[in-house]
Amino acid sequence: MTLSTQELRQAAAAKAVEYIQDGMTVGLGTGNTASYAITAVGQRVAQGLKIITVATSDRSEQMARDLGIPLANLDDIQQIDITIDGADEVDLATLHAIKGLGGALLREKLVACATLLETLIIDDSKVVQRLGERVPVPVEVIAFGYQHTQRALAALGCQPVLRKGPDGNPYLTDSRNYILDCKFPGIDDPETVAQQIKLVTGVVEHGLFLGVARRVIVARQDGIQVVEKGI
Ligand code: A5P
Repeated sequence: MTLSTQELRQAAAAKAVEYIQDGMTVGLGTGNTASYAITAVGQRVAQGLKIITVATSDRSEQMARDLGIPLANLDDIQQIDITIDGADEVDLATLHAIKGLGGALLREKLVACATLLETLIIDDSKVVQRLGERVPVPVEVIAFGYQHTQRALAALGCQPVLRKGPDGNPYLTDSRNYILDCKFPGIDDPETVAQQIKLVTGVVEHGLFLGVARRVIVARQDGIQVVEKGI
């Protein structure tokens, strides 16, 4: 029997939620895969699990609220024990990732930086040998003068495209910024590219998550693979 992509994502999420224990502070990711984890967390909370969570987007916060999951603001928390989030690409050799196709990269990175054990959950279609192979790097930018920022990013060797919403207007992040989706031909040196993007005036944050994930859970047709770094 072949599992669907949704079943694979659900399996990765279920495995990640097994690591949550009473008393933990838990970061809730954003996107389709992360939403399976939030649902599973909600089920465990309903069964008596005692945790506090921090959401990485308005969407995930609303979902947690609907499921009765206790929420706190990031600034109310010193450190998050574990965050469970999705990703768009992961290099399993380094656990470097690209995130943000779902539009929540800034809050996701802020929560990840406050997290001891950032855990990414993916189906195996998102495993790459080289970052940038499949997807663009989403870059959150200030709306003011964004075309200047776009030109500066293009000079780094990518093709930045303004993300639009379903209504055809520029997509607005939870922080009211724009996103430029920057397609690179493939990224050989992600650290340098990340530094170069960050130095462009107008850039708020980018979707290269380098050295952030400590655990990646990959759901494959033949089972779950858990890859850990520095645990
Ligand atoms: C949200 O902005 C993203 O970083 C998501 O975590 C990522 O895009 C994966 O989302 P899906 O699980 O929906 O593919």
